[in-house]
Amino acid sequence: MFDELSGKLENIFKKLKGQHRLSEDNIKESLREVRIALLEADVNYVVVKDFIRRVKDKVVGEKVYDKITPGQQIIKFIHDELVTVLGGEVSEVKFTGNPTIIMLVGLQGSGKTTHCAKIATFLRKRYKKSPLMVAADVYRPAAIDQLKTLGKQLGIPVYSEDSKNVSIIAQNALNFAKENKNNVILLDTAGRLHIDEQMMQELIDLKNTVNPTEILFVADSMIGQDAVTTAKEFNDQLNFDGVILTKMDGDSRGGAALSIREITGKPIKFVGVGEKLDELEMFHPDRLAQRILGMGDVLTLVERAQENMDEKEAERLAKKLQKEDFTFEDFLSQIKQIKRMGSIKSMLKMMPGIGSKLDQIDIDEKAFTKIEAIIYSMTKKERNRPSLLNGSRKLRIAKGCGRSVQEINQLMTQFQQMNGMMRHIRKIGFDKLAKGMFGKGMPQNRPFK
Ligand SMILES: Nc1nc2c(ncn2[C@@H]2O[C@H](COP(=O)(O)OP(=O)(O)OP(=O)(O)O)[C@@H](O)[C@H]2O)c(=O)[nH]1
Ligand SMILES: [Mg+2]
Repeated sequence: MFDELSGKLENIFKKLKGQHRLSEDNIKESLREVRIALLEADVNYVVVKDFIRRVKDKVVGEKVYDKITPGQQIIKFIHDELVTVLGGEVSEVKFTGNPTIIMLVGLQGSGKTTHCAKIATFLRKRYKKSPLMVAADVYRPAAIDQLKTLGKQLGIPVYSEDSKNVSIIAQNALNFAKENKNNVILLDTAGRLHIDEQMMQELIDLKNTVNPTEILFVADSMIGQDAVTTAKEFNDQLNFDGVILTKMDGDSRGGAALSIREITGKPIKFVGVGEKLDELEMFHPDRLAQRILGMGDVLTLVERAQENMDEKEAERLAKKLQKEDFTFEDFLSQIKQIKRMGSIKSMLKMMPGIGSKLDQIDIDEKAFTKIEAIIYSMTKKERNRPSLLNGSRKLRIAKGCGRSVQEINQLMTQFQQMNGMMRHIRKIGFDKLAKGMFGKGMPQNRPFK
C-alpha cells in the first residue's frame, strides 16, 4: 500500500548517506522531496505542510549524534513525527458502558456491515465478550439480510425488526441484549452516498437515544482526499470517538490514514485488511510509520547491536583477524554474537534499503546451525589449526555431524574467504561485521542447501 512512498523515501535518504553534517540546504532539499512524496501518497496538503514544518523545526535545532549518520537521524525525526501524527499509542476499545454500545457510521460501501461483523468476532475472541449485532440500516432490506448472513456465519446473534425508526429499534435491541446477557452491542447504520441532512439527523437522534460508548467512523482508505472531507463532516456533526480504516489491503495510497487522524484529532482504532471476517487489525501507529518510511527501524538496529555485542570479545576477534590467526573457534564465537542479536532476517529488515526487498530473498536461518554442527565435530586442535584438515579428517568430521565432505569443503572456502576479507577490517563495528556476514564471500543465502 505504501510501497510507492517508501520507495521514494529510500531514494531520498540514499542521497544523504555519507554526509557528516546536516546543513540547512540539504535538509531543505530532502524535506522538499518528502513533501512531494507525501502529497503524492494523497496526504492532505495542510497536514503535509504542518508535518514538514514540525520535522524541520526539530532537525535544525538538534546536534548531530556521533553514533548514527545524519540520514539516520532525519529518518528518526520523521519517524517520530509520523508516529505522533498517526496518534502515538495504540488506541484500545473502551468497555465502559453496560452493555458497551458501539455505533458504526460512514459513507455507503465503506465497510460498515462487514466491520460490524469483524469487530464482533474480534471482541468475542480477544476479550471474551458476548456481542449482539443490530441492523439499524432500515432503508435496504438486503442490508438486514447481509448482517443476518454474517451473524449466522459467525454464530453471533443479530437483532432486527421491521420498524423504520432506528431509535426505536436500538432501544428495543438494548432490552433484548440485557435479557440475553449480551455485553457489547454493535449498531450497523445505513450508508449514505453523500452527506445529507436527513440521514445525519437520524444518526444524531440515534446517538442521543442510546448514548453509545463509542461512535466509530468507517472510512474507505481507497478514496483518498475525499475521505478527509467526509471525516471532518461526520466528526463536526457526531463528534465520533475513533476511526476504522478499511480496505488497506487494496491499492490505496494510504495518505488517508495520516490526514484523517490529523484533521479530526480522533484515533484510528482498527484497520481492515481484507474481505474475510478475520482480516482486521488493531491500529499500531509505530508499525505504520515504519512501513511508510520503508526504512526499517535503524535506531533499534543500532541499539540492539550495542546491547548484544560484547565489545571486548569483538575487539579480541578483530585483533586476531588482523594477525591472520582467526580460527574456527573464533568463528564459533562470532556466530554466537550474531545469533544473540535475533534472527538474521529480522536484523536485515531493520537495515535501510533492505526492508522492502527482503520478501524476495530466501535466507536460510539454519545455515549457522549447520556451520556450528560442523565446527563442533572438529577436535579442539583442528578448530585452532584449520590447516590440519586433510581428506581423512574431513571424512571423520562429515560423519560426525551428518553432512557431506563437500559441505565441509564449502565451509573451508568460505572461512578462508572471510579470513582474507576481514584482514582489512581494523575494528569490528557492527556495520562492518554485518557487511562481512552478509556481503559477498561469506555464508550468505544458502550455503548448505
Ligand atoms: N478488500 C477489502 N474489502 C472490504 C473490506 N471491508 C469491506 N470490504 C468490501 O467492501 C464492500 C462493502 O462493504 P459493506 O460492509 O457492505 O459496506 P457498508 O458500509 O455496510 O455499505 P452500505 O451498507 O451500503 O453503506 C463489500 O464488498 C466488502 O466485502 C476490507 O477491509 N478489504
Ligand atoms: Mg451496510
